[in-house]
Amino acid sequence: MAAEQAQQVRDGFTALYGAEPDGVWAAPGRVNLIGEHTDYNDGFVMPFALPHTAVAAVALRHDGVLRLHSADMPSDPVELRVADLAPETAQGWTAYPAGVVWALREAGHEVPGADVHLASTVPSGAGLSSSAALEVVVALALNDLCELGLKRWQLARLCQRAENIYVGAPTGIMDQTAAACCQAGHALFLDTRDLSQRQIPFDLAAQGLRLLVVDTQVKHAHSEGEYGKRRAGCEKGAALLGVDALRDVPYDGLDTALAQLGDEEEVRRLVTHIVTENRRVERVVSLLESGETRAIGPLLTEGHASLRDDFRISCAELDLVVDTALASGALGARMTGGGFGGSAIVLAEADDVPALTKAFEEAFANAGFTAPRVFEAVPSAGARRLA
Ligand code: GAF
Repeated sequence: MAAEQAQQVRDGFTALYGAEPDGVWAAPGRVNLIGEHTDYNDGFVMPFALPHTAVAAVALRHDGVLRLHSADMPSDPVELRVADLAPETAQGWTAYPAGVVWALREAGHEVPGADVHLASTVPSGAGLSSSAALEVVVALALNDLCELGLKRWQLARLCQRAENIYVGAPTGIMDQTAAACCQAGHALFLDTRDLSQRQIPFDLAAQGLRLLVVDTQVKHAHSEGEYGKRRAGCEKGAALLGVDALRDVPYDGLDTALAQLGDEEEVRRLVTHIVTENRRVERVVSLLESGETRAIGPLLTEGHASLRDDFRISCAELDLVVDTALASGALGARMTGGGFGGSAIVLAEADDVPALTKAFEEAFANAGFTAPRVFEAVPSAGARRLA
């Protein structure tokens, strides 16, 4: 599969630019198992990589020109000058790879120019981190070709900078780190304060379990205001509580913190989610490390309730997935990613998958919603060179 995708992208590059690429790289989309909106609060997250990837064929050029093309958006290559790249000037998908080149240059790393041809199997707007996959695949390719010697976490930071400043979306560091650092068969336990990480074995099939992704087909976009409002609300909470970030509010100090926030109802809800969510991540890690995978189900469901009721970023379609999953015997379910649409995840016994899939289809049809896309998520490899 990966070899086939690599060959297609290589052939696409050659047909487009009339020369062989210097190499082919891949970076995956991700599912976040638990730890939502905690990353810009210096908290804990736990994503794993999907088998779906963005693949890039890249060749360096030495005339300061950057040509970008995507097989998913047929049109002529977009041609830019590396020296002219400036925040919020690029259009559409090209902002992600162009932003990476800008961020590398800003950090003092010389990119002499490049031809890039991309193709991605990560569904876009589905909360599965298709944009971080685009960023990281280009960052990894240029890191190799320009012999920059940057570590994975450094590439993730540069990609986050591209997304925050060049694209203008105020996201945290989770998605880029997931794309850069995840390993097959594992979930990544990441402390977003210092980027320390632990690979947690997460082999569902061996335990007769499955994790389904249910893409509601409701598109979301982080640069639209609500994500930024939640982030600003969390920062206000930290300021009112006199801490650097909400990560610093301990779980057993939550009641005291809420009392201190008085009638700041909106902020109280945000703080409640972040503090309880960090706790849930730690509990999931400890259950997985002691082999009690089924027991994480209720924590996933609790996380959804917190995102729906306190953080208020769910939507009718996501809630319907979770309610239907639980009513049809799933072990746990929650929305994943930024929210306001996108995907939910469902932990289930392998034998229950056909009945669950049917239940989602029926529930969506009965509600008059667009049919969801359901697939199984197998924890897969992070970014890598394919050829
Ligand atoms: C999006 C953002 F890009 C991440 O940084 C993270 O905040 C996530 O939403 C919510 O957990 O994917």
